[in-house]
Amino acid sequence: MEDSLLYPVINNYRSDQKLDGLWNFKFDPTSVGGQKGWQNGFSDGIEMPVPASFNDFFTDKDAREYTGDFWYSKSFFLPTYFEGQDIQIRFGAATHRAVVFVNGQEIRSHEGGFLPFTAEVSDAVKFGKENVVSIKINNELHRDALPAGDTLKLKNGKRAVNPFFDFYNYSGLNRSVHLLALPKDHITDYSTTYDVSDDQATVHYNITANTEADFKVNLVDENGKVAATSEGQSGDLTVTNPILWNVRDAHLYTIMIDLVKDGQTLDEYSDEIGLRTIEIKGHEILVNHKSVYLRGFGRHEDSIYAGRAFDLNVERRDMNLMKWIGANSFRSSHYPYDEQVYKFADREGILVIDEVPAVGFKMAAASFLGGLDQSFFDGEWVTELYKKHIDQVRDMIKRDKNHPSVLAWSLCNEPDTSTDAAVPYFTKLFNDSVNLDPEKRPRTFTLNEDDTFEKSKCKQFPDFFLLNRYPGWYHKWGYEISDGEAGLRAELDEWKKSDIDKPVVFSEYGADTEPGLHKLPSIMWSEEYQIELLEMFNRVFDSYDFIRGEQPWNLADFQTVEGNMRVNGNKKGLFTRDRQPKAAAFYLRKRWNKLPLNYKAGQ
Ligand code: BDP
Repeated sequence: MEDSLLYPVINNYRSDQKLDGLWNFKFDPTSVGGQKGWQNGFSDGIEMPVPASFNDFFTDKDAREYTGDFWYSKSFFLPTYFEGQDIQIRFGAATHRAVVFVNGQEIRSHEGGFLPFTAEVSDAVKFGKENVVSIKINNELHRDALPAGDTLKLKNGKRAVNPFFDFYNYSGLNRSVHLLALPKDHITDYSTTYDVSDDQATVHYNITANTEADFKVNLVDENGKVAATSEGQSGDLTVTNPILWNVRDAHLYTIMIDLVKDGQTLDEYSDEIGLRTIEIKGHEILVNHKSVYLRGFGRHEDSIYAGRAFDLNVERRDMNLMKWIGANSFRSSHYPYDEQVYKFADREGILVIDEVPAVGFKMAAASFLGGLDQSFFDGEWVTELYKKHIDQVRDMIKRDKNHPSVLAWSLCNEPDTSTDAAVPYFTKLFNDSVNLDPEKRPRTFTLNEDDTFEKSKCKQFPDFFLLNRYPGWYHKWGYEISDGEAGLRAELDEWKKSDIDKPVVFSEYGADTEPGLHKLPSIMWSEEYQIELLEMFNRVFDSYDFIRGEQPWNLADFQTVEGNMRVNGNKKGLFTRDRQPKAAAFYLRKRWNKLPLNYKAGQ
C-alpha cells in the first residue's frame, strides 16, 4: 500500500509516541549484520542519539567519513491497549537507503534520505511486551541516486564518497522516529485548493482513506470558531470575510476531518491550512492576486555536532534571523527539510521554494573534486535515476502540498541543461509531475552559470526561472568584479530582449567570507568584499523589471567535504555556522527592510 505521509497527530483516535533518544548503533563495513542477526536487535553497539547524523560525534576520521552499511536498533514497549490498532513506525528520514526490521522480521525498504516513510508493523509486533526495531542504512552515493555522486574504494580498502554536490554527506537517522497507533479504518491523505476574493474564500478539499466511509469536515478559525462545514469525501468550505494567509502576515485555519461509519466517528485528522492563492502571471509572482518580490536565502539543514539532524533550536534561531534581516522566503536547498520547518514557515508567513534532492546532475560538478567531462544525461544511469527522481518528486509534493508556505516546487538544482540529452529527461519530468500538486503550483529548477540564456536547452520547462550566478567569486573575482557585473548585465540583456514573459529569481550568488577578516580596501574572503559583491548584484537586480526575487547563498555557513576550495566548509553565509551575523547581514537588513513587498509590481 502507498505510504500515508500525513504528519503524526495525537487525538482521541490516534496516538503518536516519539522513539527519539539513544539507539544502539554499529558500522557494518563488510555487510555481515544480516548473517550476524542484527535484525533481531543488538546491545553491543555505540549509543547514538536520534535524530542526528553520526559523523561529527566521532573523534576518529574513519568513523566520521564512514561510507557503507550501518545499523540502528532500539527496543520499545507496546501497551496492550493498542491491540486492534494499526501500528506503524514512521521514519522522518534515513540517509540514503534503509531496510526496516521489527522483531527480526523484514518489514520494508526505502530509498531517499530526505523524505519520510512508514513501516506497517501490526503483524510483527507483540502487545504488552518489549519489541525491537532495527534499521539497516546505507549512505553510499551513486550516479543513479539522489543526491548524485560516486562511492570510491580507497587503496586501503575503505570506502569514501565523492559527492557531485557541495554539502557534507551527513548520514543517519536525521529526523524523528514516531511510533503510531491508528484506527484500522483511517484517513490516509487530504488535499486542498483555493479560490479567494476580497470578501470570500472557498477551500475545495479532497480526502483519501483506506476504507469507504462518510466524512465530516469543519474549518475552524484562529479563535476556535467554526467558519464553515461540509460533508463528503470531497467538497467545498466557503468562508465569508476570511482572514487570508499573506506573506509575513500569516493567518491559519484548522481543517478538522472526521471519518464516520454507520454514524460513528472512527478517525479524525486535523491540520493547519492557510487560505491563499498562488499564480505566476507575466513577470509577476502573485499571492492572493497581489505581486510579491522574494527576498530570502538558500539554506541548509546543518549545524554543529548533529550535522544534518533537524534541530528545533536551530530552526527557531534561523526563523528569527530571517525575520530580523527582513526575509520573506527561502529555498529548501537542496532537499526537502523536516516537516516542522514548513510548519514554522506557515505560521511566520514565509514562502518556501521546496526542492527535491536532485543535485549533482552535472558531470562538471564532479570536477570540483576530480573532473569528469561528459553530459550527465547521456549516462547509462539515467533510466534508474529517473525512477528515483520522479518518485521523490511525488513524495515531496504529497508530503508538503498542504502547507500554505509552499510557493513552488524546485525539481532539480543546477542540472546540465546545455546538452540535447537533457531535453527528453526534463520533458518527461515536467510531464509526469504536472498533475501531482492539486494546487498546480509553479514548477522550476535552478540554472547554473554554464546554463546561460544562450546555452540552456531547457528554458521551455520552468514556470519561472531560478538563476544561480557567481560572477565576482568563481570568475571575474576581486578587482575584476566590474567585469563580472558587465557580464551579468550582458546575459540579462539577452533575457530582456527575448519573448520569455516569466519572472526570474536569483536563487544563488555570494562570496565565501571569513568572519572577522577585515581589509581596507577589500580583498576576497573579507567581510568588506562580501558587502561589495552583494551591492553589485543588487545594483543589477534593481535595473531589470523581470527580476522578482533575490536569495543570496547562503543563510549560514555550512559543512562540505574537505578540499582546496573550502576552509572547513562553505563560508558564503550571511551568518556564521553558529548563527551570528557577518557585516553583510547588517547591509542586507537595511536594503530588505526598505523594499516593499510588491517591489516592481506592475512593471
Ligand atoms: C552552487 C551550488 C551550491 C554550492 C554553491 C557554492 O548550487 O550547492 O554550495 O554553488 O559553490 O553551484 O557555493
